[in-house]
Amino acid sequence: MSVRTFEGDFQARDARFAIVAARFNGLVVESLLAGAVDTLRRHGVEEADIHVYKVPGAFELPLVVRRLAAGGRYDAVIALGAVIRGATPHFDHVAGECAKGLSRAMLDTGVPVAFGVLTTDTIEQALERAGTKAGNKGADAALTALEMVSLLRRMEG
Ligand code: INI
Repeated sequence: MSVRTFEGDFQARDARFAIVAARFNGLVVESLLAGAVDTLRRHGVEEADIHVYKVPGAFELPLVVRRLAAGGRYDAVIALGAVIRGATPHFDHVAGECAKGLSRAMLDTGVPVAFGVLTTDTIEQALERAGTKAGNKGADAALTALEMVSLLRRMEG
């Protein structure tokens, strides 16, 4: 008996990607951005097919991500940000609305949205996930985008 399995193979070198990055906690987010671009490049995506958009903070990510996803120009959108509990009394609102809005943007448009938004208690935890000892969440989000683009293509093709 053989079971048919459909999965992405991360091959999407001809795809176009938008990356939306928050300026808030820019030290962390710039490292996420570098990780995301590096991962796309190493999977064969041309720099000309990677566009970066900047927004003030994580709360603004969903609007711009949704606009780009709905525009038909990109195969996937990667959202990058860092919401750090110690830095804000309204952590739960910023992080919660950001996650909800990004999820809605993906489901409303049918375009994959990769969630590369760190939500941590401390700046140290954020830095650990931005290219130091706990990997790079921006690179992970780029891999997710590549996997989802290739999976959706298989499902459609
Ligand atoms: N935005 C972030 O991306 N991360 C944060 O940690 C953060 N804090 O600490 O408040 C943050 N706030 C700004 C928010 O995203 C909006 O830009 C702002 O409220 C204006 O709408």
